Amino acid sequence: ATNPVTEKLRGGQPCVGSWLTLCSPVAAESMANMGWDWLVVDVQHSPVGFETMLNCFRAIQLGGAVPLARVPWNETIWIQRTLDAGALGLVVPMVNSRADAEATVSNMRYATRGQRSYTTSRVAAYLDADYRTWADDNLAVIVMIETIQAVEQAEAILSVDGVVGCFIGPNDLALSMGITMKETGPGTEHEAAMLHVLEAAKKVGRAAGKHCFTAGEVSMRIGQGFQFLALASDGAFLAKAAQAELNAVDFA
Ligand code: 3PY
Ligand code: MG
Repeated sequence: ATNPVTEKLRGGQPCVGSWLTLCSPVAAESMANMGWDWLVVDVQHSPVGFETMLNCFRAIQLGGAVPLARVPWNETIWIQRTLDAGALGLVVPMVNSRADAEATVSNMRYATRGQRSYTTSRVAAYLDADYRTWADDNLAVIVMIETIQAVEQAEAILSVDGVVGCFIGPNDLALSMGITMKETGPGTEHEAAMLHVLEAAKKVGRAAGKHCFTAGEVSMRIGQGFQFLALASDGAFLAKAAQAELNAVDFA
């Protein structure tokens, strides 16, 4: 088995996914067979529980997308439990230094390359007879660059062995720069910071990515060379479609 997300990112190709924030395996199921490369179960900013997360992974896999998760923080316990539950890659928040990135990779790899602890978890049972070796080489390790400190350290962070790519969090980046989202966009320092991350990633042969909120932005970012692109979320899609449909009702 290979991991299509890791392969595409290493091969310089774009891959597009979305975010799951509704804590619903049924919503995951309805998203999973649309053609997304991957879906991220957001454990950082949704109240999803571990068992629901696991059922979302099952639904995602059944639909043919790659199940990923965003862990709440760059910490051993979150990383190990989420991987054991079956995530085939992680988006890890607030990776601000080379040491932070080294810790991420170490928690995602077994000894002697890292410090991940082994169990005969469900993922080890179904995925591959040699899950240990498979995981070390094929998990999608995506570190979040979402502070101005991390932007400045982008090359040092991204060049850590085992890091597959980075994902920019535009909101937290703006917060760390002391600006609002109204002060972001073309021609701003915020935009320059993101393009600096893209350049650093290209220089060291890693993928860069970003959370986008429109299809137009995803297309534009692919054109710029970004690869790991998130488009909105299940919750955002639901709200947008529901509001548009309600607004279209003619009550006359
Ligand atoms: C941010 O914008 O900070 C994010 O984490 C988006 O996923
Ligand atoms: Mg963030």
